[in-house]
Amino acid sequence: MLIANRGEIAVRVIRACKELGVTSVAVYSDLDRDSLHVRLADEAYALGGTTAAESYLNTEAILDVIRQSGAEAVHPGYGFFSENTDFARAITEMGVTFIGPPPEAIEVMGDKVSSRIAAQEAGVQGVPGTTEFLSSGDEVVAFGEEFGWPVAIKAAYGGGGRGMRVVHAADEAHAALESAQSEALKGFGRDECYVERYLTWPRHVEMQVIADTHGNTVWIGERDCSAQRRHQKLVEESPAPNFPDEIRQAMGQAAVQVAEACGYVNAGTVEFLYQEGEFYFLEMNTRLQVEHPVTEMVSGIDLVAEQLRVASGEPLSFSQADISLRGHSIEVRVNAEDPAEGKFLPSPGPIATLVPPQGNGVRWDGGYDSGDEVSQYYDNLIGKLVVWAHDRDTAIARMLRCLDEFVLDGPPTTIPAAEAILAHDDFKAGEHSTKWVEDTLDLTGVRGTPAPAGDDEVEKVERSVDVEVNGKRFAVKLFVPADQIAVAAAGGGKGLPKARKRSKGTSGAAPTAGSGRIAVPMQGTVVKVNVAVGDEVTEGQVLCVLEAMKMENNIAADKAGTITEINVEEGASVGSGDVIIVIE
Ligand code: MV4
Repeated sequence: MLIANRGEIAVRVIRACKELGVTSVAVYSDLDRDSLHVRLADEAYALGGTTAAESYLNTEAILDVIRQSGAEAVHPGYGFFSENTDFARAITEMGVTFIGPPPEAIEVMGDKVSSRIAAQEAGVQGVPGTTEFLSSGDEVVAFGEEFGWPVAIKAAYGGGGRGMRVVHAADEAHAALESAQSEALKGFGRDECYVERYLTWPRHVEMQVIADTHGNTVWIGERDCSAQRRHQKLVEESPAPNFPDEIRQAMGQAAVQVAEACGYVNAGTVEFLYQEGEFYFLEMNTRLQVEHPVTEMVSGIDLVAEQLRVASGEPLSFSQADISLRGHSIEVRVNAEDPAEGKFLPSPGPIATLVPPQGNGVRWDGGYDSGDEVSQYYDNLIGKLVVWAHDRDTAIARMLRCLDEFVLDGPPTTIPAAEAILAHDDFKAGEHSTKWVEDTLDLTGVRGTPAPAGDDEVEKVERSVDVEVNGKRFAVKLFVPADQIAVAAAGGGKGLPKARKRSKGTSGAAPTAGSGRIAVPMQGTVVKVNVAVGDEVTEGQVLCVLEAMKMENNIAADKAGTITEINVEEGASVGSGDVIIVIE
């Protein structure tokens, strides 16, 4: 099977192939020659090119690889060719199986108006509105007067919220329609618009379905994807919180009806808006979605394996009655984006170290390892962190634990934004709507850059110290960061510490051992000065005591001689490298 994709979803599908004994064929752009999906696949072929258009969207190059490799099926993942009927038809004509729905189903669901009509014919309501195209602002006014304000003007052939205008009162209607039409024309080449009631605090709840070619269509539970920003989902979960089971059953039934009405086969997702106990059809996504793992975690079903089964003509391996949904699953998308101050700026770059969290109920679907690079040319999703637990509170606590454990030395990521979301009382209460992240969540002070791991990388050096505790003497071993004992070592005469692994800026060169210029090894407070100017001292004699890191540290003479200078008094705070005493 050829995987016409890259990153984490290609890795996900390649892993399923391995488990099923199917030979996997990866394709790659010039930038992805050494990427994780290429390393994991059984075979890999170059597409050439750098940008998506030159590589993963290059139909001819992919058709060539299909011929060369002898691939019998193509999994498109999401994005790229996943909803492209020309591509699906082209490979089908070659006798190659497209792992996805029939092109006719993709087409019906491809625009908002035909999908809305299809849903309506299947007995599933969208948000109350019109299916006729608007010809003037007066029709918007009439609709608002009849059904109430606000209303939404939507571009029939739009997507992702583009071409949508919210109208709060009659006097805004004409300008809003013109602006929606012009944005739609620019973005999609067509300006047809229609009007709906605007829901002011809906939740985005979507239903997973899968169908085989034997007439079986089942639903596998919902996902709540309300935590999103500018139509980019940040956190997804299953089941939806505060979602009564009778609504779930009705929504599942509605999703199956929509899928059956368009002759659907394979995995798909029916999206709904949910507000005040009512749900409304929004659209259908005719592909495997990014957030499919939360459904897998609560159902125990391998959606990719089932996609391959039904694409090869076999029946689903389970019936609706076999499906039981257990526990709670949450997914966090880890993107190379800097969420600082709520801006979510793309931040591609090399990943020095990536160590995902581990432990009970934890799954990491990644597209990169340590040493890989996130390119500016493709989606910047690094991977998806998914947890499962018996209940939602435990799943939230587990996800917060995992986010805290995540080691990522590389570009800034969305992890701190996810932490802010999961730790928020509104999220914990499950009361967040699709507008909550943008309107309510405060990301002030959130930084995409994790604390530099550098501090942990300073090599530790073993030192032996004698201490007295309540009068009893103990010989204690200390494992001290090498850079903090430079001068103590000189004073103690036990040899110089090894160099640090990572060089850090220092404020001037430290005095050399035996120079008689006594510098403090670390920031602290001088609690005792044992000597005065003019005193004769011997090498190793304790000159003063520095309190630092909650410990008293003796500062010793590094040579015998006479004290000529004392630059501190008791109680003074000193910084690392400060020369406090001079011996001549
Ligand atoms: C709406 C809506 C409220 N009322 N329609 C945005 C993109 C799209 N495909 C549909 N969208 C919406 N349609 C009515 N009548 C609110 C949204 C919406 C939204 C929907 C799903 C997920 C996230 C969203 C974020 C903002 C607005």
